[in-house]
Amino acid sequence: MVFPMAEAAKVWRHRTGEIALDRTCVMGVLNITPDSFSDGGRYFDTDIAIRRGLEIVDQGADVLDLGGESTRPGSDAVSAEEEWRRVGRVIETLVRKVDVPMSIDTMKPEVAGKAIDAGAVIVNDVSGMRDPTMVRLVVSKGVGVVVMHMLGNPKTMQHHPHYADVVGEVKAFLADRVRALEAAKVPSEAIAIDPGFGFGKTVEHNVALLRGIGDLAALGHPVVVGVSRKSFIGKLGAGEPGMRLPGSLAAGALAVAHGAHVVRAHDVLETVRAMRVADAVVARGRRVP
Ligand code: HH2
Repeated sequence: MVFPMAEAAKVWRHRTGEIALDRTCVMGVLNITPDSFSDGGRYFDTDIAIRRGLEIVDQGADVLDLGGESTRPGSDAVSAEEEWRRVGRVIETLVRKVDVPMSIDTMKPEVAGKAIDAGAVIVNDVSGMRDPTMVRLVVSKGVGVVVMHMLGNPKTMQHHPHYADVVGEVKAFLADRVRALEAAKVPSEAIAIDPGFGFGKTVEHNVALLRGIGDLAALGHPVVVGVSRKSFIGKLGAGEPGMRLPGSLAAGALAVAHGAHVVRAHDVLETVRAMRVADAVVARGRRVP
């Protein structure tokens, strides 16, 4: 497939404003789940989750990404009611206390709709917005979106993933989803793309995608990377999720060097500091502090 070379993304639009991409945007992860792969159960209590959200913002997150369902390999789906029960009060409370944009990490239009009504301005859908109801929702609400590539579903995605050309196939998928969203009238500047590290990928696939970020950025949309604490970082030498911070920072900085704009991270303070160093090197018209 031939892709026209687009102009580099400069902003990411969402429901109430836009995020300038002249420096790396750090998306802080807040998982309100009992079973997330690296922090499951830590912020499952509503009040603890709210405190953690405030802390992440204090640490310099540019976006707060809230999720109520784990999508780790092998995970079981939860109902929309349960997912909303986990995230609802946290979003409703944080929206009154913080002034960074909030994104809702969900594959379910029901949950996304309620989260938007409560104040979320971005929908982060790891299933790549393949559900037409989700597309109609994001169009009608005028939110920003993250479309991510995943092979199959969380239950099965790590069962012998195979690609002839992982970068080419992921890029073709993302380009196709972007075209579908634009055809449905999602503004081009509202669409961020994400290759989905660890979602149906071996270590070699993840490394190839890191090297290929420039190819994805050539589509002209903000590129989001979620490398934080992922198992490929562990397999490359850093062990259990709690030991993966240095590897996560290295992968995040390299992704930025290859053209990524948004880094999704659990360890926000450390990631912000590391990205300021990456930004100073990768000036690319960016504002360097
Ligand atoms: N990774 C996870 C969840 N959401 N969203 C985007 N856009 N990109 C990612 O790489 C991504 C994501 C998985 O990480 P985490 O939320 O920490 O784990 P879990 O799914 O187990 O809650």
